Amino acid sequence: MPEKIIPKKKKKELNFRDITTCDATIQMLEKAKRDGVETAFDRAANMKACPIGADSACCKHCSMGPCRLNAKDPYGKVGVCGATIDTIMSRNFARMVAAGGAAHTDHGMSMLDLFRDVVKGEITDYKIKDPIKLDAVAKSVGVETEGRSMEDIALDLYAELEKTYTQVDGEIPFANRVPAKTLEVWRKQGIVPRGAMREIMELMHRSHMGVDQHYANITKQCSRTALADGWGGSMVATEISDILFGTPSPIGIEVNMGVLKEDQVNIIVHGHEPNLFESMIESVNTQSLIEEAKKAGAKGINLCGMCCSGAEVLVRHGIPHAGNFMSTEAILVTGAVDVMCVDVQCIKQGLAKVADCYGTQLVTTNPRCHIEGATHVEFHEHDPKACTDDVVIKAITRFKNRTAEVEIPQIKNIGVHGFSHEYIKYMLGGTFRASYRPLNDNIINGRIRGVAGVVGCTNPRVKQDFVHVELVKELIKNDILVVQTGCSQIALAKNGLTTPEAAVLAGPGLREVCETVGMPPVLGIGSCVDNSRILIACAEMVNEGGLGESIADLPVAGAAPEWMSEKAICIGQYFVASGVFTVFGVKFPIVEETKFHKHLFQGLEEEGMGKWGYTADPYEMARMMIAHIDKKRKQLGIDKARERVLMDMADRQKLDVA
Ligand code: BF8
Ligand code: SF4
Repeated sequence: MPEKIIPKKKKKELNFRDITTCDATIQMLEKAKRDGVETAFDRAANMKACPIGADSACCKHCSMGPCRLNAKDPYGKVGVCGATIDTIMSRNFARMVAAGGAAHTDHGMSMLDLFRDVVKGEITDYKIKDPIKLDAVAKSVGVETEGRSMEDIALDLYAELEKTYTQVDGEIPFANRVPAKTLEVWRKQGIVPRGAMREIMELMHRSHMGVDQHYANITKQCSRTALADGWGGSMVATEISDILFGTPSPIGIEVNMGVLKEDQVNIIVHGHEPNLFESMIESVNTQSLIEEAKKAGAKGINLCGMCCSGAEVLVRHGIPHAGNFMSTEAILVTGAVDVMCVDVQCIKQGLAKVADCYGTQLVTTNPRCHIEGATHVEFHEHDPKACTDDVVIKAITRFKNRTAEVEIPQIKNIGVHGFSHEYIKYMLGGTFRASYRPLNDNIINGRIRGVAGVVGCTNPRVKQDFVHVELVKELIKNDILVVQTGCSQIALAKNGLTTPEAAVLAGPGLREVCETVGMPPVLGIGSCVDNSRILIACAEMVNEGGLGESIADLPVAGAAPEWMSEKAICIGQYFVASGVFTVFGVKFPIVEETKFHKHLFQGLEEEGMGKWGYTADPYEMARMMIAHIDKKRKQLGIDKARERVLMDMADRQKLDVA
C-alpha cells in the first residue's frame, strides 16, 4: 500500500521587527534564519496558545477530568466534581503562586544554607563581605549585636531567619518590617505567613481536588503564600546575598550583545544563584587560567551575565550584561559564546539545541536543573572552583576549536544600576541624614507624582522590550519615578534610560529632582528576588511619615508588562496583598466578569489591600497606574501641591526663556 504523504504544515514566516525592538536580537534572528536555526520566537508563532488554558478555564486536578469550561459562558457548566469556574481558576492561580513562591524560597533557602556553612567555617571560599549590613539585618530582627563577635551575631541571625522557611506557627521574622496598619489588615485576614514551607504545603493541599472550593478562601492562602515569598524567602535571599557578596551601589555598566568579544574566550552565566557567579568571577581572574586562554590564542576571558544572576552581579561587581530572557537563544547564534553556564529558573530547554548548532557548550551546574543534551558539571559550595574552573577550561577548549562563523552585533549601551534601598536613602538624604525624607517631601510637594515598580520578564507573545520601554517612558514623562528589577531593567538599560542623562525624558518635576541628585529617572535595583527591596522602600516611605499609614495609602503602583513565569504571578500577588495596585500585561489567566475576577481586581482593595489590573497596551497601562497614583494623592490631600509646583515651574521656565 502506498504510504500516505501528509504535507508538512508550512511554518509561519516572521517579520523580526514585529516581534522585538532589540536590534541585536533582530540581527541574530536574521542569522538564525539563514542558518536554519529555530528559537522560541519561531515556536511561539507556530504554537497557538491554548485558548482554554489562556483563560484558566480548564482543570486537570483529577482523573474524572480533565474538565473544560466555556469562557464565553462561564457559569453554564461545572466540572465533573461540580467545581465552578471560580474554583477552577482560583485553584490554577494558587498552583502558579505555589510554584513561583517555591522557586524563590528554595533559592533563598540555598543562600541561607550557604550563609550558615560560611559562618560555621565549613565553607571557606566565601566570606561575609558586608558586616555593616549583617549588623543592620541582625538588629532588625531583634538579634543582640552590642559587644558580640561577628560569628555569634551571624549564627543567631541564621537561627532567626531559618524560621522564614521552617516555622510552623507564628509570624515570619520580617513581618516586623511591615508597616503597622498593613500588618493589621493581614492579621484581620489571617494571612500573615508562618513559614514558607508550611504555606506552600497548605496551598498545594487546598488546591487539591475536593478541598478548598471557595475562591475567596483560596485567594487568602494565595496571599499568605505569596507574602511568605516577598517578605520572607525573597527578602532573606536579598539580605543574605548582600551580607555575603556586598550591598550594591550605583555603577555604570555595558549592556547588550556588543559586550561579547570576538578575540576573547566568552562565558555567559545565566540563571539566578549569585554563589555560582561569584565563583565564576574568581575563576576567570585566576592567573593560570588567563594564561591558558592566552596560550589558546585569546586576548583574555570575558565574563558576561544574562537574566537575573546577570542583574545581580551587574549591580554588585559591574559585570557586563548581555541581554534578557528573550535574547538567551539569540546570543548563541553569534557563534561567539564559548560556554553558557546555567543554574536554575528561566533556562529554556531550547538553548540545548541552539548551543549544539553553534558548537557552544551548554553547562548545567545545579542538581535541580539538568537538561538533556547539556553537559552537567555539578556546583558544590564546599569546593566551588572545582566546577567553575572546569567551566573555564571547557570554554578555552571551545575557543581553540571554534568552527562556527562569528558575528557579534556591535550594539551596546551604558546603564547605571545598583540602587539598593540603602543607597536610595543615602543618595537622597546624603551621608549625614540618610533617610527617605527627601523622597517623601518631593512626593508631597508634587515634584515627584509617585513611584512605580516596573519589573518582570520578556515574552515571545508580545514584542520584546517594547511594552516595558513605552510604559516606562510614559511614566517618567508624567513625573513618576520608576524602580526596576529583572529582565525589565535590562530592556530599559538597552534603550539608554537608566543613565542620569535620561532625565531629559522626564517631566519637569522629576527632571529637577534627578538633576539635583544626579540620578537616572529609572533606578535598576537587581534581580527578581530583589523585588523585596521595593517592599522595604515602600515600608520606609510609610514609616518616614506624611504619605499615609499603610502601603495601600502610598501613591505607588507596580507592573509586569511582559510577564511569563509563575514567579511573576507570585510577585504580583505579594505586591497586591501588600497594598500595591499591580498591572500585568500579555494575558491574565482569568475569565473576566467572574466572581474570582472581581475579587482579584476589586474585592481585595476593599479589604484594605491592593488590587490587580490588566491590559496589554503600554499606554493604557501607564494611564491606569497614573490614575491610581492620582487617586492616592487625592486621598492623602496632596493633589493641590502638585498643581502649585507645576505652576511655579512653568513661571520659572518662562523667566528662563525671557
Ligand atoms: O526571575 S524577569 S524571565 S530571569 S522570571 Fe525569568 Fe522573568 Fe527574567 Fe529572573 Ni524574573
Ligand atoms: Fe474536573 Fe473536578 Fe477533577 Fe478538576 S477536580 S478535573 S474540575 S472533576
